[in-house]
Amino acid sequence: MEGRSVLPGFYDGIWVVRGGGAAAGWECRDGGTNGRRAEVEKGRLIAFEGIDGSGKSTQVRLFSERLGKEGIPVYATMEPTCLPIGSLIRRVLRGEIRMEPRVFAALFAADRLDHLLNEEDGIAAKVLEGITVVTDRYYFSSYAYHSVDMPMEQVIQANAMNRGILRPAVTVFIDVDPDTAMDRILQNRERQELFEKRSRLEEVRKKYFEAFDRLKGQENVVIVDGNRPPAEIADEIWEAAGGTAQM
Ligand code: ATM
Repeated sequence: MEGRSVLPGFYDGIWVVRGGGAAAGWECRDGGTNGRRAEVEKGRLIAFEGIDGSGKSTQVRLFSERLGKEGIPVYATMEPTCLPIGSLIRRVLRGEIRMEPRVFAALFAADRLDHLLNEEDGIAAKVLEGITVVTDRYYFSSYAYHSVDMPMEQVIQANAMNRGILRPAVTVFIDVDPDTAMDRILQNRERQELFEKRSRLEEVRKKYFEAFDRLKGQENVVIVDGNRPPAEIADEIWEAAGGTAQM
C-alpha cells in the first residue's frame, strides 16, 4: 500500500547506539507511550508538518490524546530531537553556533537517523512493535526549510536513508497564512529563532508545496487549513488521518 510504514533492511541496516538526554533549558516535548499493549502487528508513523506558528504542536497533542483514548498505543515525539545531535541543532537555532547551510541540513538528517534508530527510544523499533508514532516534524521539514538555501534534490538525497527506513503512513500539513503564523510567533515566544522571519516563512511554505508536488504519488499527504479554531482543525485531521493511524 502506498504510504504505508516500511522498514526494509532495518535489521541489517545501521544500528546507532546513542542515549537520550534533553538539551539544557529546552523543553523537549515527548509524550511517551500510553502503556497499552499493541494489538496490531505494526504501528504507524504519522508526521505533522507546517511552518512555524502553524499550531502543529497543539495538533500533535490533540491527535495523540485522541489515539490514546481509542486504545491505540501511541508515542508522541518531535524533531529536532532531544538527543545529542538535536541539542546541537538547537544551539544553532538559538544563534549560539554558526553553521554553513549544507552542514546544518546534514545535521538534521543525522538527527533524524538517530531519532529512528537510537537504542533507547528509536521510533523505527516502536513502529515495528506496533506503536503508532506521532512526530512533530519529519523529513518534509528538511525538504522545505533547507531547500531555501540549497537544491531540494540534495536535501532529498541527504535523507534517502531515513526515508528508506521509515516512511509516514500519512503526513499532515497544517497550512497557515505566514502573517497569521508571524503574529502567533511574536505573541508566544520570547526569542525569535533563525527561521522565524516573515519572508522566510513565506519561502518555506512555498517549498513545502514544491516538495509535495515533487513527491506526488509517492507520499500520502493531507493538507488542512490551519487558519481556524484548533478544535475544528483537530476534527478534520482526525477524519483524514485517524483511520490510517489505527489500521
Ligand atoms: P520547531 O519550531 O517545530 O521546534 O522546529 C525548530 C526549527 O527547526 C524550525 N524552524 N524554526 N525556527 C524548523 C527547523 N527544522 C529544519 O530546519 N529542518 C528540519 O529537518 C527540521 C525537523 C526542523
